[in-house]
Amino acid sequence: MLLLYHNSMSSCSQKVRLSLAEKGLDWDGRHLDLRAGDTQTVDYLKLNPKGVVPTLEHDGQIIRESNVILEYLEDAFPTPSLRPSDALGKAEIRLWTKRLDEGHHDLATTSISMGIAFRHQFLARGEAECTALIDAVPDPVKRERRRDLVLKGIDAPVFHEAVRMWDTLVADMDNVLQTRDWLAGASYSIADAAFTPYVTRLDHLNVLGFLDGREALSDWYERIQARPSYKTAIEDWNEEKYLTLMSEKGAEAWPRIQEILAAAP
Ligand SMILES: N[C@@H](CCC(=O)N[C@@H](CS)C(=O)NCC(=O)O)C(=O)O
Repeated sequence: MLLLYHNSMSSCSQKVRLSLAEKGLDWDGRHLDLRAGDTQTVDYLKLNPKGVVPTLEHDGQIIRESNVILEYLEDAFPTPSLRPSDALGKAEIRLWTKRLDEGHHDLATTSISMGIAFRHQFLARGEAECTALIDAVPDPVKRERRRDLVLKGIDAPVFHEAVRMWDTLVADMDNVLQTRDWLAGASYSIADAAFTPYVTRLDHLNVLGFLDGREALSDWYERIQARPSYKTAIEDWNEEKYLTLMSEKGAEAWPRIQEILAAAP
């Protein structure tokens, strides 16, 4: 049996749900509310000591880390395959997902989401509760980064760094997609599932202007959204209150983001 501990709009959960949908696998879920501290409970920290989603349980075995879970699902359920059979295609997948693990997720995505939108959910709770939620983040680097983003928003220095990282990422994706239909080759793969939530995040934050002039990437995103898995794994889990907050705050932030991009070396 597959049991997924996940969250509706978390990008790392979205990518695992995409793989489950693409593979047509049945699964049970435990939905965790990230703003209610559900990932910081003693019981959950035993499953996932970093206090993050997703965590997959398969026949009693625990698998953590979204990109590892994608590889695991591929190995455990190889049909239909989401991994090219050639060595180069496999290497391409690892290079893409490595990039998420080496900073694009923790730094660029968390910063842009928190700095624009989610900080308002923290601030709305009042100083004491907001501080307690931040203090509960187990990783000290992520904890202080979150504090900075919640308190300073788009004026936090890390926010500027995040904007530049996003710009580089979308340029690199566009360049590759000018040469082939999918990120790791001629077929949809783990790499496409892994990156779908990130472009979706730009969309939800109303800053899809990052894709302006990047026709190959825009076309990829349209093809991704037309796949049945996009509805099952992403759209069906969207929460209106989050979408509204992200879209409104993103529209406010976009002119500032354009200034940051214009000032980039
Ligand atoms: N490297 C981890 C990152 C997981 C992660 O950061 N998950 C976020 C949601 S996308 C989370 O649970 N954050 C907890 C929080 O916001 O308190 C993975 O790929 O699974």
